[in-house]
Amino acid sequence: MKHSLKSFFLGSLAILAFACKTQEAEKTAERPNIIFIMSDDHAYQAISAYDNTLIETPNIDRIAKMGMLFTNASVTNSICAPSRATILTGKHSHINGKVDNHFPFDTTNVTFPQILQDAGYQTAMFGKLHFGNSPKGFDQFKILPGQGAYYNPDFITKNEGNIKVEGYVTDIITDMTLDWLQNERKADQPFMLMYLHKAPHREWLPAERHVEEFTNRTFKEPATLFDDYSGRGRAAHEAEMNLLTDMHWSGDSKVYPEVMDELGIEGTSGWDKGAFDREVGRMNETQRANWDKAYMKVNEDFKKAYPTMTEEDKMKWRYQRYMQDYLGTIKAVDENVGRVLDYLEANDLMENTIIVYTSDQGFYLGEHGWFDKRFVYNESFKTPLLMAWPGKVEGGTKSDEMVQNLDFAQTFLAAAGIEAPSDMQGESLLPLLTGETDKWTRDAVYYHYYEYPSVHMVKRHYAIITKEYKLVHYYFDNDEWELIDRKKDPMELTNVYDDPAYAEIRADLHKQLDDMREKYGDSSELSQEYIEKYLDYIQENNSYNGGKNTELIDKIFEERKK
Ligand code: SGN
Ligand code: CA
Repeated sequence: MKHSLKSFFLGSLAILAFACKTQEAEKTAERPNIIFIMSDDHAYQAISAYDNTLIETPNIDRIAKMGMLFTNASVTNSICAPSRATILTGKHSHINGKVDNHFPFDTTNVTFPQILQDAGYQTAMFGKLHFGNSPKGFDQFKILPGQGAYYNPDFITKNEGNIKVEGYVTDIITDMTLDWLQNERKADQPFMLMYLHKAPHREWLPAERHVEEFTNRTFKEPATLFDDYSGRGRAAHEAEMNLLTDMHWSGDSKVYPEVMDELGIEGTSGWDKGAFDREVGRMNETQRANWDKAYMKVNEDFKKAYPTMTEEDKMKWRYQRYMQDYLGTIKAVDENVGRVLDYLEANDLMENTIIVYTSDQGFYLGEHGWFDKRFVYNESFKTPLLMAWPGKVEGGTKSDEMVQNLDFAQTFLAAAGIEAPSDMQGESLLPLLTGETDKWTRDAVYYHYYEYPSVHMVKRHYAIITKEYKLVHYYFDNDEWELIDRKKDPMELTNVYDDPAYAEIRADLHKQLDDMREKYGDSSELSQEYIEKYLDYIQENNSYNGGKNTELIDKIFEERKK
């Protein structure tokens, strides 16, 4: 009797366990896989799903064909590591603490990968993180140290220590990703995979197989290449992101150091030539030989042309050189995204997988005469966003709602059926993705950029952005407001803050901005302790160009001593 009771009891337990397991399996089957593809500094102007003037990106476009293209996606702070911190935490920079690129990410933050891992997801990350420490919540990772290198890059790995891999970074990150999908992915767990490219980050070194094709191309100039910044305040005038005056001749435009010497070109900063060696100097002999075949010709042609070039010619030349290399790196990204999508298709992994393609921010491709990012002006405030989820999201659809990188964490948690922590500050994109647009209520977003003084010298500013207007406050070593009429002035050339015609709109936006800052808990009063630490860092590391702003920088440091 005793015995049979026991076996009855054990039997019931087994049935219960089986039932739970089946439920678990069903739940697992329902929970989608997530593949988060992000490139570094990939402008939406360089994705043909948005605009094919500059380049065709057929593979990235496949994601939009399968799903939704967001035409008004933006970031909360247009700079690398802070954007990544916002993505992982679902919180604005002032809450997660990662306000600039310089100090390590605070790993006591709770991130969505940690939550997914706890809930039974298998998690992996390959490529660029840029946090100054390793990511938490990942079963596997292989990440680039800091910015990483294009050729023969080093990686920090979870299980193999630090390794150096021969080859081209975009191919290698993809090889690692495919290897994980093929050999480490567990069939009985949903997965969340972060596949994070270094390209097309400065200094824009294309793969050997693309250098010839791209150094021979010519690209259409943007309308504002020769912007003189009249109509805007000090911030636009004082920024150091101009193609002609702030880009490295050698490191960026690939004028060989010896050619610079021969032509008597001084260089835009102390580390102009050093920047060239840092990247090109990593190549092995074969890589360098293939590279030289294309770039020797560029240098020969430049030597002939330079003596008679006007300033305007130089600007045009630098724009072409910039686009050839920047877009050349994107060609490899697109090919490699294609490899991953092909793998998913061939292995029946498309059906229940959310695929995201985005960038950590947008980028200037010569608009306003600029490269780099940081400003709340469109090209760097906005970011590409393409999202597919076959079976759930209708293919070839578009959304012009104001979504942000702040929203990813809650979107992924919602898709996995997990309630997001109440202190996350974004909104799930699921209603937009599944056509329940009436559930979406946001009509304005908040922005705050901090990294100043620093390289490119873009002043600290915060802003409210609606579909029609931007109200911006530059507040650190100046006190200037900018109001942009986005509909009437899509190129953002004129500040109408003091135009009486906008008095009412201005007052209304001020009110909205105050409310928004209260809602998100941002007073923008950075602690004296932080400012001190920041300025010490900048001063010790010489972390600014200081070109035309040398006096201004000296003044900022001088005033601290008082
Ligand atoms: C480097 C680049 C800058 C760039 C920052 C931040 N200079 O300092 O042009 O703005 O990174 O980029 S480089 O000559 O070293 O490439 S970010 O994407 O990491 O935010
Ligand atoms: Ca970036």
